[in-house]
Amino acid sequence: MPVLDILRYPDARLHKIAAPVTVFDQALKSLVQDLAETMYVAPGIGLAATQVDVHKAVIVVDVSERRDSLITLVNPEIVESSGLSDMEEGCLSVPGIYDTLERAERIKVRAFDQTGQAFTLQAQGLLSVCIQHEMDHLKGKVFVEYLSTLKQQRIRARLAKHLRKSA
Ligand code: K2U
Ligand code: ZN
Repeated sequence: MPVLDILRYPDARLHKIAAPVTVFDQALKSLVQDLAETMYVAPGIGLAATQVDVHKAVIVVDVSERRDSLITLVNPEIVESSGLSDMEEGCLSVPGIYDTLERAERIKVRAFDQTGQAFTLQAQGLLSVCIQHEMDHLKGKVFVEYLSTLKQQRIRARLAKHLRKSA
């Protein structure tokens, strides 16, 4: 179960659209294991396959305190949403950058687990935000792209400077 490399913004591969999963096989189970391992090591509370340069509609999340409640969502779709909430977000692909975004407060998600079993999930709070954040990744969207142009310019400059320093 290797820990995978996480793509760093503004890598163009983060903007690729994930394809729906059609085969629920051992390879998918291995991908889920690797995603989960990578998320726990990062550490993060969510991770999308897009972030490890695998362009399939698979995300893992675990918002539990004890880090022992993994949720795997394959081909997720939001079927209901309500309310609005503001929450500070970060992203493993944009290290060191945090900002507040407004998202739906409650969502109802329909997805499949890694065996191909369909399920629905009602989420609110941090779980709701995390799932929306990860589903954005599957659509090729990174959370900083909701911010103002000026903020995005500053973030790109800061990341580029950090990259030059570490080169
Ligand atoms: O990069 C990712 O997609 C993992 C995200 C998931 C996440 C983002 C915003 C809000 C909730 C979850 C995070 O980097 S995981 C680290 C983290 C945890 C809580 C709050 C902010 C960042
Ligand atoms: Zn992210």
